[in-house]
Amino acid sequence: MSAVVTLGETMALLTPPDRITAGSALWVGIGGAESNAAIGLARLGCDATWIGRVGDDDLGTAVVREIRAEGVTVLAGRDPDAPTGMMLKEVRGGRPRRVRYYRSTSAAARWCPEDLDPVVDVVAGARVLHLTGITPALGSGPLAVVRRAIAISRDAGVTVVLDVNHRRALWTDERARSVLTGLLGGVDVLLAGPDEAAMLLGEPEEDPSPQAGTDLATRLTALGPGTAVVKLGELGAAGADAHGAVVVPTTPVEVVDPVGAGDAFAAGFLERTLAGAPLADRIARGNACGGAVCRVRGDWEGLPFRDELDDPAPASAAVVR
Ligand code: KDG
Repeated sequence: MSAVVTLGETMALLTPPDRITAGSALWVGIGGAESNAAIGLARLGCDATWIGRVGDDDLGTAVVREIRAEGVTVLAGRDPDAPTGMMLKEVRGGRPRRVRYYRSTSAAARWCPEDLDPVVDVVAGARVLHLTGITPALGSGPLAVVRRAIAISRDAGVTVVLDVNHRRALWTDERARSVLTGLLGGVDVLLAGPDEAAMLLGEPEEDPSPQAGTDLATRLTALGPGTAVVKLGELGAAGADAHGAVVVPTTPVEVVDPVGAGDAFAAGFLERTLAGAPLADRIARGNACGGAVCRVRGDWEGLPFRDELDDPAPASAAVVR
């Protein structure tokens, strides 16, 4: 049994060098918020399982192989009648500017709660179930899958973590707020950005500041979760739990590709959660992992290994050979 079980859609990720024209080369990778977090956990030495659903196609095989190759246990259903989802990063000036989804008819969009029958013991045997707000946005079936996973976890005493990961391309703020706040009674730890926190609280977005972050985190705990964290980008992150509120600054990095930073934060935060660390240490590890992923192109490729966190900037620039 894995300490952390994650559940969600992982897609093929296509990245061109720049604006696409006929004949452009596309780099084929994979990405999914939950499997990104699972890969981050595996790189930090934690036992992680990803539960997913892909097509019975080459892209589905690539998804399964890549996540497995990173040391994550993969329990993925294969749908012979629906394709693996795809996303495309539109690039301008060498940097990703927009993500387009091709996933509304994907295998994961056809997920239903009965698909969890073979993995009930896996979910119930975990210490942490890590979910994101993306899965409920995929449709009524995936939402029912999330509800069932939360119910299994609650019955078994598994800690439930929800990273809001609000995707406006998938649903409206109003629908997201209504669905996600309805789940929060079953969630122990909530991870959000300031815009996502404002969306859940039904308030206008404010400019993020450490003080605003602690206020938002404290007010998010009133929606149900005992612990809430608000990620503030280069300002670090703020959190609140039964012991009070904290702000943990971070070291700014040169950002090459910010996509995946939140999943990396979740991985670091959860790794320290499993270790029983206090909230400030859990946030600090999340900050470090989030920064690491921003330095590298791709949604998860820059996720750090444990030795890189212990020695992030070797004193000597000399190459050992
Ligand atoms: O957080 C990174 C994710 O956005 C990405 O890997 C793909 O899960 C994804 C999504 O739905 O955007």
